[in-house]
Amino acid sequence: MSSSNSTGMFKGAREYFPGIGRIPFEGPSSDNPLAFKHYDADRRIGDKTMAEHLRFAVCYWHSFCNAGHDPFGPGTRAYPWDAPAPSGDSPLARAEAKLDAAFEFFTKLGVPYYCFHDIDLAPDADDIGEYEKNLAHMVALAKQRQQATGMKLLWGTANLFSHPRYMNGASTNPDFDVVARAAVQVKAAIDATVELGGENYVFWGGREGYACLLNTDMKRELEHFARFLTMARDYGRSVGFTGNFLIEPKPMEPMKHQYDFDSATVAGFLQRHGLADDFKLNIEANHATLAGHSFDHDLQVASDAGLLGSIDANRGNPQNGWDTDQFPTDLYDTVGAMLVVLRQGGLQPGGLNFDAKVRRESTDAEDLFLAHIGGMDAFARGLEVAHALLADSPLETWRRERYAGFDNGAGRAFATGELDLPGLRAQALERGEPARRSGRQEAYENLINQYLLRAGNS
Ligand code: XLS
Ligand code: NI
Ligand code: NI
Repeated sequence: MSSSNSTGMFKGAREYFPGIGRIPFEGPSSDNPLAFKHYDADRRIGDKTMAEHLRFAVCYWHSFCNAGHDPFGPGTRAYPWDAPAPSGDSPLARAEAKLDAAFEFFTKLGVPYYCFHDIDLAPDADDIGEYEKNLAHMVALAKQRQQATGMKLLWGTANLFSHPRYMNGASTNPDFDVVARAAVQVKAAIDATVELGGENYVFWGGREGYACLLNTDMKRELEHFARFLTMARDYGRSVGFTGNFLIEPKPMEPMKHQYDFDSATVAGFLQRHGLADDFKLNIEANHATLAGHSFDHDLQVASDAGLLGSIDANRGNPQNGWDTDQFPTDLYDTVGAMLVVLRQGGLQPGGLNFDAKVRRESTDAEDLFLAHIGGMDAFARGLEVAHALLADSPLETWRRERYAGFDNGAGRAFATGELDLPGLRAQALERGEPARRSGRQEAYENLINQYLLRAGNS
C-alpha cells in the first residue's frame, strides 16, 4: 500500500482494514452503511463546527485490545495485529502492529482524538525497568504517528486493575507495597500523556473500593486515595501537565462497592480534599445507569458543580445489570447529553470518547467502523436537536418561567438570603393558598419529539 497519510498508514505498514477508505459524509438519504448520515465534521452548529463541539475520541482498549472474550469464553475476533509478526515476533512487535492498525482506523474514521491505558499501548512487564522502557518506546512511535496524521491524545491513563497485584485495589490497597507499585504506572502514564500532548489525564478507580466491608477500613482507604491523587496532581503540574485530571465515577463492577460511586459522591470527595481546581469528572453513560441514575442526571450533577470535564460515550442495556459498554445509538440519550454540554458552553478540553465495544458476535473488521459511525451520527443528531431546542424552541423560556417567582420581590429576597423564616411565613399570610401550577412534563416531552422528528436541519 502507499505511504499516503490520508488513510493514516505509515510507509511500509500493512493495511489492516482493506477495502475501507476514508468514511465520507453522505447525508440522511444515503444508504451506504460506511458513510455518515449526520456527522458532517465542518458543518457549523451555532458558533462551532460539529467536530469542535463533539471532539470525538476512539479508545484503544475496546477497539484494539479486546477480541471479545467474556467470562464464558475467549475472544471471537482474530485481530491481525495480535498474530505473530512476520518480521520477528515479540510483544513489542505486536504492539507496533497494533499502533499501525489503530492509526489507520482513526484516520479512516476521521476522528481527531484517541485515548489509551499505558498497557493498551505498550506490553506490560513485572520488571519496572522493562515496563518503563516498553512504554517509552511506544510513546516515541505514537508521537511520530500523531505528527504524521494530526491525531491528538484526548487522555491517557494507567491500568491499575488488570494485573493480579491490584486485586485489592491500587492506591486504596491495604498493602503499602501495592500502593507504591501503582505509583510506577501512574508516573509513567502521566509522563506519556505529557509527551504526547494529552489534554486530560484520567483516573478510573477500577478496583478502588471493596468486596467486603468486614475486612475494610474505608475511612483509611479514602484518605490514602486522596493522598495518592494529590501526589499525582503535584507531579503532573511539576512536569508541565496543564490539562484536567479527570475522575471517572462508577458505582460497582469489578468491586461490590466502588468509592467513586457517582458524580455527587466524587464532587463531594474532590471538594473535601482540595482537589476540585485540578480534577473534573469524566462521566460514562453506562456507569451513570449502573448507579441508578440516567446519563443526563449524572452529567447535570457534574456540570452544576462546575466539574463536567469529559464524557465516555456508550450505553447500557436495560435488561442487564452490568457495564455492557454498547455503542450509543439512543437519540434521547444524545439529545439529553448535548443539552447539558451546550448549556455549559462545551466540553473542551474534554471530548466524547467511545468507551464502547462491538458485541462479541460482531466479528467483521467492518463492524468496528459501523459501530463508531452509528455513535458519531447519534451524537451529531443529538447536537443538532439540542442546539435547535436551545436556540429556537420555547424550552429555556418555559423552564425559566417556572422559577419566575424568585426573580424579584419577596421571592428574590428569599433566594438572596434577605428573608428569615418568620418573614417567609408572613409572605404566606399575604399570598394565600398557592394556585396549582402544572409541571407540564408532557409538553416538554412532546417538544423533544417535535424537534427530533423535524425534517431537515436547524
Ligand atoms: C471501565 C472504564 C474504563 C475507563 C478507563 O468501566 O470505563 O474503561 O474509562 O480506565
Ligand atoms: Ni465502562
Ligand atoms: Ni470509561
